[in-house]
Amino acid sequence: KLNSFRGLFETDTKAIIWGQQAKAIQGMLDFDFVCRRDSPSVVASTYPFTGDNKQKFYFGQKEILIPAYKSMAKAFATHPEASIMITFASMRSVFETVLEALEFPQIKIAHDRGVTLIGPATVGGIKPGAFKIGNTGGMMDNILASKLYRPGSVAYVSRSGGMSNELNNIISQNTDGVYEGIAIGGDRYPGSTYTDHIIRYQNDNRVKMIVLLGEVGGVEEYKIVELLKQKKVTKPLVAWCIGTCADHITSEVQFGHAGASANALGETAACKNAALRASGALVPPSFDDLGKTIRQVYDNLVDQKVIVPQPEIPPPAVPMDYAWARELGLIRKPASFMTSICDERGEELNYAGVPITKVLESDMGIGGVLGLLWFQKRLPPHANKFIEICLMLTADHGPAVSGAHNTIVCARAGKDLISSLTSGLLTIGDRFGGALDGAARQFSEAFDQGWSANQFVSEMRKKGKHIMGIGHRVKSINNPDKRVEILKKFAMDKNEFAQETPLFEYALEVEKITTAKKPNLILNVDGAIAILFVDILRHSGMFTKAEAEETIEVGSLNGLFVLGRSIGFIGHYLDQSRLKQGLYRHPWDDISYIMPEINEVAISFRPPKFDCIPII
Ligand code: Q5B
Repeated sequence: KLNSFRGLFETDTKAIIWGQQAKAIQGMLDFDFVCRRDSPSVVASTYPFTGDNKQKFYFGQKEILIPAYKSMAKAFATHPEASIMITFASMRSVFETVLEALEFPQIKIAHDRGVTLIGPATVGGIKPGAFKIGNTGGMMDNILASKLYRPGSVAYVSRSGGMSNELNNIISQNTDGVYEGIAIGGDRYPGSTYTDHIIRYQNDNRVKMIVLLGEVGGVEEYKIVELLKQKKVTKPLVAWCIGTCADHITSEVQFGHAGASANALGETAACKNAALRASGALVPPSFDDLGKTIRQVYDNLVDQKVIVPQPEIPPPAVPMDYAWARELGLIRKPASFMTSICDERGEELNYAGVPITKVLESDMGIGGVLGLLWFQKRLPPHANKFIEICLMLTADHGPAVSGAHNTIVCARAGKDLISSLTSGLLTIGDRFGGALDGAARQFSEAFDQGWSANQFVSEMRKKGKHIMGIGHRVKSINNPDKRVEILKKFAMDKNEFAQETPLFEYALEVEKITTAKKPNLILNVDGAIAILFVDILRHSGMFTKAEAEETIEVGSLNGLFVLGRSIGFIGHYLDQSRLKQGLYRHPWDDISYIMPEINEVAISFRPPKFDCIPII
């Protein structure tokens, strides 16, 4: 009876999905929506390698949560309404997965249990307007083009999932559309056969004609021949076995499917087509004519009023996936943030447009990488070398300096590497290690204004400001800082530092004046690095004037000290951990306690005056 017959898939069929297949599930839900289903066809998923959780999907415009269960038993127990399991299990795990699923009586699967098993090696099947297995039918544009959002009158069975897409297309072009289509899969021994599905179609009054797309190899098609002869299949059956070209190839041919090779004459596509034709199937002269034959059969059924074409109702619009719409170039969206130094999206990571393999091949070293990522420039070799020297020279200056001290105290308080490192880094500033940007600014300004070194020192004194990059706690002209000496030597050797260094020469003049005042007012390590870097910015030919100014303005030079000294701070953290140093407590005898006298406090205390009586 038309209305009481329940097929394998109906508009209220519910499925559980085995595996982490978010894309396939979303595809099914989009199909449900375009078919105007009341509720989604997927009720849960199950996957033994993740914990119970809920996953977000769209049903039309609405966001919904679909539960995912670690245990299949729990999934079936919680969702007794699910009669289908779609498994995406791999070849290794599919056997146990299916056997486990067969234990649940709610599943419709395999002869002796009255259950239908489609596959294993298949994309599945589709019932327009009702249910779609996983990725069957392709993307939404394909589903819409083949009108799979509403049922037609033609049911088909094929082996191949790819060819079933072609059938969807051919049938939609030549008839009122697909009623149901199943790809049984390319296995030599598929879980369900052409016969299983053709019998179902024969028994379903909503199917008016059947299409069988067989193929070379196996003898399954002969069972249909028998059914036709025995009049067990009485509906018009259009059939074609693909692979007829195999007869024209002299060597043995194995097509893509495991079962697609003829082991005997009877297994050839040509023999099977002949047998089908002889038993009453409508077999076209070639695959190219399949659509024509289908149309003829359909037109006859319409003429006989067996099929009454229904008015076409356009499907609801399914919102397009953002990523897909973007890929198709249909939408644009202002980006939330921009980047101009590194792109990791392609096949190869690139730094400022230079692929990482080129970075290594060109031997630019860490100095070159820093040039690319900090300044988007391929710096000249002397600049790369200069940066590397800076990083080596600033890597550490012992445990007594502020940053290392903080790192050590933090490590000894039991904190982790990152906390200890950042604790050290936070001390970097104008006084300690962070005078590079200030030095770059002060010296450049003075130089650009045409001030003599003397004038610069006295102007700064008048302002009551320290000259950044000048002065050291322990180093002096009598105890020179070897690091600064190395930098000076490197900069003065024009074979090494192949460019002009006017600001550096100016800084040496300033140093002469400051050290004449006090021997520790030397050009310190921060100052030497900063001044030479300004010379690189201005005279290496790599930066425009505006770029050079901007580089100083945004405070990039302190980064050199931060980066270099991080090496040492990490070393101190590891060292303290290795030495298993306990919590640090500063000794009392190293703290001068200067407490106010108690009566001083009493005298200085003035009780507040109240204009009115306070309410207490
Ligand atoms: N006076 C560095 O000061 C220090 C003067 C100055 C004019 C100056 C001081 C300073 C500028 C900032 C700077 C980076 C605080 C230093 C570094 C990394 C490190 C550290 C390490 C590493 C030292 C005594 C008299 C006073 C001052 C005058 C001092 N500096 N005048 N311009 N720049 N420099 N920081 O010794 O007449 O007596 O009142 O702030 O470049 O951090 O190894 O330790 O690798 O880890 O404490 O190398 O120079 O001297 O402040 O008591 O001043 O000298 O006006 O004159 P001191 P103060 P007066 S490198």
